[in-house]
Amino acid sequence: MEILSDSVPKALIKQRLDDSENIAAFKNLGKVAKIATSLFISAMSPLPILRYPDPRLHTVAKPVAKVETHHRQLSQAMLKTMYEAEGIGLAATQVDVHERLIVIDVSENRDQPLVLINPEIVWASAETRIGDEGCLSVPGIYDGVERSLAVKVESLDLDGQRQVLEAEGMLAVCIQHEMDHLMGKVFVEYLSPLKRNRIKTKMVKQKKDEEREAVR
Ligand code: K1U
Ligand code: ZN
Repeated sequence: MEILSDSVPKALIKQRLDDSENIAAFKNLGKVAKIATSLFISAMSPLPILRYPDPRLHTVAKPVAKVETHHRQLSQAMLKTMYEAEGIGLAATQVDVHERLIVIDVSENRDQPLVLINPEIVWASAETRIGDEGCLSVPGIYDGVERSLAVKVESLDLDGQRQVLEAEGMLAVCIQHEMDHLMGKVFVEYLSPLKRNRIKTKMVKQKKDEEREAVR
């Protein structure tokens, strides 16, 4: 796996930590700055995640016309939400924001966040594999989905700079899963209608039970 970026790292520990620009170069920061940025993210509130079969999950996201401060704030809040939910990725669609922005961290130490804006798969391997997937919008459900083993993705970073990511393994799978969300597609749509309907029924019941529990 390799990440190539045209952007120059700007974030330094000296910079104001209330300035969300810092997250843009997270991957290029030194250890102290990474800790400081992590502390900043951990002070934020997580966002509510839409749950399947919420129809808003089927909204097709619009491209980001210009990367602005609110996108930097959104990506920080999404990272916080993803880390709290113990996910490895999150698409803006899942937090009811319909712009093409995803966050991912497949690292073991949860210290390598990626933010991809307007991601486009420019190459996908013909070789595929069926692997189990989960989804924060479909809690407790895991099933096999066929995905390309490797992908090359072009996107913008939080400085609005073009970046190219060559991914394989879990990162490649996660990118494809998150990009499906931006197209309004949830992984259960790859499953048979029978399985999908069972999952839908289970999710609706789960939500009702939770609502009943909440008013007790
Ligand atoms: O989009 C999402 O809801 C996040 C999703 C990403 C994903 C997981 C597995 C395969 C493809 C994409 C999750 O993170 S669900 C959480 C989860 O099941 C998981 C967490 C860590 C490793 C593997 C799965
Ligand atoms: Zn998902």
